[in-house]
Amino acid sequence: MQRSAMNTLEIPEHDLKEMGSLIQSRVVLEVSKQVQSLLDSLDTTTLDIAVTGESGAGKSTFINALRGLHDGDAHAALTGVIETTVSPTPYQHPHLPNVQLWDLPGIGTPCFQAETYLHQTSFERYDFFIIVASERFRQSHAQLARAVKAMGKHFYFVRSKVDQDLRATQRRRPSRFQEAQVLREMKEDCQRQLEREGLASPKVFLVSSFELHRFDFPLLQDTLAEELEDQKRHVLLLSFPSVTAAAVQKKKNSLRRHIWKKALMACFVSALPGLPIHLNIPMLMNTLVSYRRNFGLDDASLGTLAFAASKPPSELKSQICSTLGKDLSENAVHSILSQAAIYGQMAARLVKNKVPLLDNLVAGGVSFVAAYYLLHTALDSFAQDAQRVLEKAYGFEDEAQAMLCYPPDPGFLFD
Ligand SMILES: Nc1nc2c(ncn2[C@@H]2O[C@H](COP(=O)(O)OP(=O)(O)OP(=O)(O)O)[C@@H](O)[C@H]2O)c(=O)[nH]1
Ligand SMILES: [Mg+2]
Repeated sequence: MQRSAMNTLEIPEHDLKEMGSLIQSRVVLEVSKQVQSLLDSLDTTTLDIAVTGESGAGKSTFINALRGLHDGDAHAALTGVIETTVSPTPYQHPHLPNVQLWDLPGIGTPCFQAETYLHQTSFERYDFFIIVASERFRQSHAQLARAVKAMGKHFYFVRSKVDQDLRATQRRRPSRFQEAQVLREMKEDCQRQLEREGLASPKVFLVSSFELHRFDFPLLQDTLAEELEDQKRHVLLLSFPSVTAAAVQKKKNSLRRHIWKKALMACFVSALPGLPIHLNIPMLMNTLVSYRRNFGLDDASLGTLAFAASKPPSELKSQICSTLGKDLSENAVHSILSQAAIYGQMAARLVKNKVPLLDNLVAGGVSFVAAYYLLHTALDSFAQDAQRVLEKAYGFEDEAQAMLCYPPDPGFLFD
């Protein structure tokens, strides 16, 4: 690690401010309780997403795709061409137990009553509704959207199976086929139909559950995130699969805001004077393992992506180049921490100036700085790995996405 590299790794001002305002006591137990409760409040934030629409519209397939599962997986929602969902069924997110996707029964039977349907499916428990249609949006969709709105909830329209429609259109008019134009027409047509049913400026997203990285899924994810409050936004960003470079970046930024809390907790447990870098390694390892999973770099997630992209898992895995991505071991972690502790004195002095009480709590602040940089560096490295894996899986569709990709991993800043 170069001294100059360490100088550039300043702890952001807003983190120091947040720490300063939280650390108002010299008593470790008191401060650690407060920090832990902030972290717990993230872990206990629930997100309940209702997915509804007509029978066969692709609700269950969409839910499987959001959970990073494909139809054949043991825990996947049942899908098929015969009606399969008859009562609200919750599907837990594979890594986030408080995130549930609810597969609601099909709407649109001749005697459909939106209010009754919403009461029967316990509408209060959902944070928002996704209304899926595979062909056209009808009166029942608009009726449901109005009832959802009247009950104070948000709704979003997903026009599903877009891949299938594109293929069919291409077959119909091969010489005049232009994908962008067909997509535009499809979206405008959906919006028109909904407006005709009395819904002003409806939000329609074109999606293929078999190719989430294409069409409007990234836009849907951004829209949902923007419209949720802070904690739920964080949970949504973590729970949705990152299928573009921009989504990886957003996930990283959201996780980064909580690094200081994780680093502080790892210091508290064993902050003994004279042993400034004696950190709680298992706690840090747990955080690193969860980061790796958040970015889809664990074997199970790589397997699902490989299946979706029709590539061998080994080809995707070969894109993981960072030290921690390749070897997430205690030895690798120790080596980064020791280097950071040697060169972290200056950053520790800065932290001490801004957060004077930290000194009492974590024996000089060096251990805190080391843990902070370990997590910070790991997040950067995993995000870069994830972007390379995605690029290998899908390639980038346009220049804008390619611009968001980092240059090859320069290795740890501490090397
Ligand atoms: N090509 C394509 N087919 C899809 C897509 N989404 C779903 N399907 C297919 O559409 C059929 C119905 O999908 P499901 O997910 O079971 O539909 P559903 O809305 O859950 O149906 P019910 O539970 O019966 O109400 C299945 O054969 C799926 O494979 C998609 O994005 N693209
Ligand atoms: Mg279903």
